[in-house]
Amino acid sequence: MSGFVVWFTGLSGAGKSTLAAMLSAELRARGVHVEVLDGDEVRTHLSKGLGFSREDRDTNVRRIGFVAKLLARAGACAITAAISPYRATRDELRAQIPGFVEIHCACAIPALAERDPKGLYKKALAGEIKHFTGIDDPYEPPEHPEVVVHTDRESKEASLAHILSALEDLGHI
Ligand code: GGZ
Repeated sequence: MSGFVVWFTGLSGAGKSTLAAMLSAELRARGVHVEVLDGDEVRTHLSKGLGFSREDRDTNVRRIGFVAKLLARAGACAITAAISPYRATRDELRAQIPGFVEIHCACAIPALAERDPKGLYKKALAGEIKHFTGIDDPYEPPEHPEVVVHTDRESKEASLAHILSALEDLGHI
């Protein structure tokens, strides 16, 4: 099997990291060599010091794409989980990376603001965090993702099953 990249995109709290972890566990159990590049973790290492301006977000996303591409070239499955809010930047990576599979974690803002485990939406809505994606900073959903999971209306298990079936249909697993 050749390598591929599973690129999760979506708002903060939409379930990217959770599904990335579930998918990586399932693929490992099937003998696939998997590496996860999680947004939070990347920002403490590879992208330390970057902020949330458009330029910094794009730099972050391109760095993740660069590493994911190398991993896929070496035969692994690279799973990424960053908001990656800009369509053009994601499409640029799609054009550069063979086996790029885009998964949109779609979730309505009221549901995110309701869950809000870190209290970030509350702060953003109160104006205490500026340029928060989906509140006062843009999120451009993909127009033709390989998969859309609606995390406000389906279970995590259903979303995972949907993703696995798409990867099977695409011939990646
Ligand atoms: C969006 C922010 C912001 C702003 C801090 N906007 O739920 P989290 O906390 O753990 O995930 C969010 C994370 C976003 O980092 P990414 O690297 O995924 O973003 S991007 O792809 O746009 O580069 C959130 C937290 O950082 N966070 N400030 N202003 N999310």
